[in-house]
Amino acid sequence: MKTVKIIIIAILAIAFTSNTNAQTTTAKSKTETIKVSGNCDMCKARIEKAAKIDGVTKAEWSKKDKTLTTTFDPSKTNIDAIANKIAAAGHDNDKAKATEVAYDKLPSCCKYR
Ligand SMILES: [Cu+2]
Repeated sequence: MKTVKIIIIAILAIAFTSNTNAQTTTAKSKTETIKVSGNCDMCKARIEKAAKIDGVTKAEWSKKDKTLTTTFDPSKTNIDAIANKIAAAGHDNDKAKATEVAYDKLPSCCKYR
C-alpha cells in the first residue's frame, strides 16, 4: 500500500511540474496598452512602424482613443523600449516624451501639441 501511495504522489508531482512549465511557455507574449499622442492615419502608420521593434508581434494604434496596444515577447523587449522608439519618431506617450527635434520633423497635419 505504501508503494502505491508513493507512486501516486510521484505522478501528482510530475503533473504539477509540467503544468508549471506550460504556464511559463504561455508567458512568452505580453500585451500592454499605452497612451500615444497623434492625429491622423499618417501618425498611425508612423507609430505602428516605430513600435515594431525586435520581439514585437503586434502593434495597433487607435486614432479615436489615442492608445497603442502592443503584443511582444517579454524576454526580448519591454514596454519602455517600445515607448522610447515611438518618442524618437516624434510621438509623446505615457512613458516617454518626444524631443523638440523629433517633434519638429513631423508634417504639419501631425502636430498634436
Ligand atoms: Cu499625423
